[in-house]
Amino acid sequence: MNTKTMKTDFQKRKNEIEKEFQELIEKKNEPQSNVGNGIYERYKNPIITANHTPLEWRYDLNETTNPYGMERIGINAAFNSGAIKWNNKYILAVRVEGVDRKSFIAIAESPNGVDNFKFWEKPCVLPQTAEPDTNVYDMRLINHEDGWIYGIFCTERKDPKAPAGDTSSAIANAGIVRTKDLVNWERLPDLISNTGQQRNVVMHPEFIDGKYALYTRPQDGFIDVGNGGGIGLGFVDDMTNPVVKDERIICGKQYHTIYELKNGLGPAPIKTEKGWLHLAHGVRNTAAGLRYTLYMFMADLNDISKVTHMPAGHFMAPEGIERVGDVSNVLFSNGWIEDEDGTVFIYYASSDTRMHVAVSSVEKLIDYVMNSPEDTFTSAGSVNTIIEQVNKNKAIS
Ligand code: M1P
Repeated sequence: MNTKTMKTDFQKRKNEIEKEFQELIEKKNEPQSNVGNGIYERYKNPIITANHTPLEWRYDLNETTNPYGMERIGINAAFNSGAIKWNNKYILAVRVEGVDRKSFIAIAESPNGVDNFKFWEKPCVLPQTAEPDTNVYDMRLINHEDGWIYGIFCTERKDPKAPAGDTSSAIANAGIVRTKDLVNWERLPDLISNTGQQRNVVMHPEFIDGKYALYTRPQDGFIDVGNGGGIGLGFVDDMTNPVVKDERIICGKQYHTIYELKNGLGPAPIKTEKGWLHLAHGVRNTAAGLRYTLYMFMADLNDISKVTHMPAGHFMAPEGIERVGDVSNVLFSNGWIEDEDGTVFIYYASSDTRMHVAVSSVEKLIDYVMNSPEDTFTSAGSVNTIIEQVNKNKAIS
């Protein structure tokens, strides 16, 4: 190939890549056309994928050093995202995973919450503690009443007690950063709790009796929660010395439910006049592997440890393309945004691969949580719940 042809090919390829990227980023999104369940509307297109990451992250755009226009740094997935409305923009703190299996956090913003998500120029630089993180992921963004935006994420490191030759055992804990501008992050010490490992740690947005309240997920092992598990609640006096006290389980695992094996809180709860709305994930085991679905519950306004309402079963489960990905049969959410008019944008990831949005409202979610029947924990109980509804419907016909 002579240099002239190479030159032409490079420019042609660059134009094609840029065109394809621009079309993807600017693609309009719209609600799915099916009737749905009346609780929320899923949107048709994933809102963020690996291909939404900036070309400048992936390509050396210099023809001399990259004459074939090859992707130099591969991105594998873009999923589990924290969310916040900030400066009138819908902001996601996206878990981006490179082909090297390392996750990092990067901010993407949209003008309307459902499409046109664009990543900021560079990924977030999270300062390290004395013990560097090997991998970081699943950041929850919390606009706390103390004036800081907190980012609580999972920090993963190799288990120092793993026997020689065990190159996969890891320890998970909650890493903590805070910021005022989503660009400059102050690293605080990692969470100090009594349990072996922590993941899915979320901060309550208000002080409780002058203390910070943290939702936790104590676990004995990295994947298996073991005797631990359940969504816990504990209190911290000072986030610069984040020692969790009085941690206790407020929403535990339970036999033959969608959260039988483990569960974990999603985003920080939304305050409503009826109570705190919570979104969480529940996990059960199946012959096809673990199945992650989303569920909701409400906690008392005056006692956040008291679950007052919890509909039976899942609120959202993987559907269609959502069921397939790097870790199939998984829905996971760590971000939602309540708009000024009560619209709620539920940001969820499917199968550890891509991000989606479903739209509901505070009013609808309250109705769903307060008026959907609770689990009776037996088949006979479920049949009874259906018969009660049939009888109610008969009475009006
Ligand atoms: O692979 C599914 C999810 O597994 C973990 O969640 P949990 O701690 O509840 O099991 C996390 O690694 C999460 O990122 C991932 O989506």
